[in-house]
Amino acid sequence: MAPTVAIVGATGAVGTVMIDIINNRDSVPWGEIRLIASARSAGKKITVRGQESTVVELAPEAFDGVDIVLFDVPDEISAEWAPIAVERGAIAVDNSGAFRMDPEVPLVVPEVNPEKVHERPRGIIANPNCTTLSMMASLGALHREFGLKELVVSSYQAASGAGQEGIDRLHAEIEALAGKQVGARGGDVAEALAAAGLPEETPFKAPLALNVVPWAGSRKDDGWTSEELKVRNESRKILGIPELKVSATCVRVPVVTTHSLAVHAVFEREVSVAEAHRVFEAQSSIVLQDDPDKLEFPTPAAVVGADPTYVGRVRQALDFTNTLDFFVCGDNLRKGAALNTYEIAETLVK
Ligand code: 2RA
Repeated sequence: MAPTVAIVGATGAVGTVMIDIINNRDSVPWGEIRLIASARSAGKKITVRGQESTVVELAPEAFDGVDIVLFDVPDEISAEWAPIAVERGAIAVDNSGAFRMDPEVPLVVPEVNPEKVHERPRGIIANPNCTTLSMMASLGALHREFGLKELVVSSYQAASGAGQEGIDRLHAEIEALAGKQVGARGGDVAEALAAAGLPEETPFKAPLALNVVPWAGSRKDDGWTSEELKVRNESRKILGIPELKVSATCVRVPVVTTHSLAVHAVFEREVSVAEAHRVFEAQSSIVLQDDPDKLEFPTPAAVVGADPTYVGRVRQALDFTNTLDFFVCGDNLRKGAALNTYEIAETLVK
């Protein structure tokens, strides 16, 4: 019998993208596709693959008869409900940060470590943070060929990484500054936003329009942010290199959706731009856009809405041996969240 899949958080930002992905697949391996959400959204009707489906309320019984449950909800909801789904007989695939670093929970990117879906003592599989995920297809492919040793990355993270609140704030700031000749004097952007009545408190800690903000996530020890530590810890776990040297600086930029990263990757073996191109071209989830003569390179505004990761600006570092510098763009709501979670479920039933 075809397996039953359920989506918890079906009416949220990532859940909505998940349903869009399911609706646009050529075929799906599922019998029933059950939609689950909070009491507030229960009863809502959503069309999934041509059939109207009614959202059911999150409750233990909602998991009965379900084989795989995809969680697109905040950490605390996943932490509470994923174990309940497992108790009811399902495998939980979780898109939150609740279980990512649990040694008994695999952290999976299907192009990189698909075999890990079968090593899940707690019955839970975790989906990585979107910042890490955006570069994993490219790094996984390069690591297989050349052996990754060290990684230095700077992120350029979109406002939607901070949820709908982040998108709304960026749009409000852009609207408040439209037509204003600001940005030539320190502090005048913040003054214009205050004069337009925008609250000083923002999800980005500083104005994002006409600006970049070197802060994403929450404060951790020694000046690091949670996003920077996730890049380090999750990269090590996914790639299976516990000693990988990683240093990350995470920056928020005035882009609505699609995270970008500038990657400086050091390998054990000799690499070249031509060989890196060959590796990227062989990976179906990567689009290589790298022609300096034609000024071809990826940008987040062009990549948003796309499933693959886009890679460009590939260079052999001038002053470092066996080292590539490159730029990646990945839609943080698709491959960075809903798509990878869904692909984990597909991997489970393959
Ligand atoms: C962000 N990576 O961009 C986070 C979202 N999970 O804020």
